[in-house]
Amino acid sequence: ELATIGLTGLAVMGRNLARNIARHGHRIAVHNRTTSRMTDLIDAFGGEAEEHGGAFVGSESLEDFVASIEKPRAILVMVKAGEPTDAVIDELVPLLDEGDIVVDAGNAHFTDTRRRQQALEEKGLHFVGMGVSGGEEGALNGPSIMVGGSEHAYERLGPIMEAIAAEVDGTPCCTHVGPDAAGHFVKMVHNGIEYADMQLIAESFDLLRSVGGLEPGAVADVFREWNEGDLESFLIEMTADVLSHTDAATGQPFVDVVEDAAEQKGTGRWTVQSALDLGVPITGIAEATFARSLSGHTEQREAARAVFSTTSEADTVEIDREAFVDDVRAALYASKVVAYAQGFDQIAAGAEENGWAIDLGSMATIWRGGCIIRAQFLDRIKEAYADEPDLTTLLTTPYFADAVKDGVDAWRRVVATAARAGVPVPAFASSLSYFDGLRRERLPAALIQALRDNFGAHTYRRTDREGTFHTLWAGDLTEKEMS
Ligand code: NBP
Repeated sequence: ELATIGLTGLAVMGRNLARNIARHGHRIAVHNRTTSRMTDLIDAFGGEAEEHGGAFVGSESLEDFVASIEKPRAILVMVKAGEPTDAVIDELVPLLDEGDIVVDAGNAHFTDTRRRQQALEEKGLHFVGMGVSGGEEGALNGPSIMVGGSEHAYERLGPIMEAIAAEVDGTPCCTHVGPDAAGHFVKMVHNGIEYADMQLIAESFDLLRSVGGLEPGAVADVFREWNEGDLESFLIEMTADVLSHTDAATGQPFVDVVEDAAEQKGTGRWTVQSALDLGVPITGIAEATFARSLSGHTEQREAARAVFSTTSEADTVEIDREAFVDDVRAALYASKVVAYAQGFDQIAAGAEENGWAIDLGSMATIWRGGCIIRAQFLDRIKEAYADEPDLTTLLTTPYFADAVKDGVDAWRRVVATAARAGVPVPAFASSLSYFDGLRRERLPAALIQALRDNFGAHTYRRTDREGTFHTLWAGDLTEKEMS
């Protein structure tokens, strides 16, 4: 009996995804370069699969693996992103038949996905770039799945992926995002938003501790309380758990024994690079990415600590603790609204640039469950796009506009207090500046245009009449209309 689907690459993600698929009653063909991962999976979870009416069909060779799947074949590739993915695709392709579907479920860069899609299309194969969010736990119990590729491929693949995805209010957290690399593009921005979310949470913690004088355990209680309100989300809940954890070896708060250098695998950087190309100001994600870089520059940090005083100015800042905690909550929420508004702007710009017609409301819908950024808040984004599919910015929709208006005074107080206390809040501060930038009547961009015209004859437009102008700065200062 042939398998309905196949999966090669059985490390943490692939193994759990395979178990999830088998638990949904499918016969799934499984393969891994190092055979022991495949046999270990079957030994450990073959019984579990059978209990659910599913089964694993294991193969040592890629040939046998391919032959064990029903046509048109749908084959998930869940290996390390980059060269390993190309290596596996190159090995697979000669073994496939026209109409088969190769699915890259890893974290590929969307430009790699586009390249692979074009190459496979020329060979009569379908290629699907599929973003899977939710880490190990999500892969096993229901991830959020962002599927790119053709409609045809989605017809074959979609029902299985929708069944194994997380579900919120009866709606699966899986959708056909759009053609070619749309799924991986959206997954990339999702990860960028995750960077911003985590940075904002980290800044809140730093403020509550350094300025608010709360120990990690007490900050955990604050986060637990916040999780009851409109900030309710997976990451806020997890923050409370992490902050209340005590290190067994030292008896210290766990957060204090972890080295303060944040690493990154690259999706935040990719998001920022893409935003620069698209000309979309995603300041929240960019600051979050740079904050991780800064944390890793240990030599520079050491040099700076040696020259500048490390005594915190925080002690000199007087606050009313209860009011400050409320202010930080409001600042966190407003900054989060900005980070998401920017992320959705980037998806809209990417969709337009690539001709993808992505339904933004659906992205909020499928992020409500399974993924790392799952949050109550996404319901509001979904509703905003349902009310107005082509909206200019999330920031001005009634719900978010009210949230920002209600929080803006607190936001300013928090950023000002942080500056006085010497506590770095790059994401809070840049989000506030972004908001002020958008709402300002006149921006100093006028001066920048004037300077550009002066040194480079780059021309300018006027506020009082149509046309493009250049001033003869080195001459008699007369203005010439250029067109
Ligand atoms: P890894 O990213 O650690 O990759 C390990 C897998 O790649 C193993 O199955 C390994 O086979 C296989 N592999 C490599 Br490396 N080179 C290969 C080659 N040349 N030919 C064939 N197979 C090769 O696994 P992971 O952490 O499970 O992640 C899988 C994918 O999912 C990645 O793209 C990752 O970015 C993405 N992702 C991960 C998470 C997460 O939370 N970890 C979340 C979302 C997405 P071997 O066993 O023979 O060495």
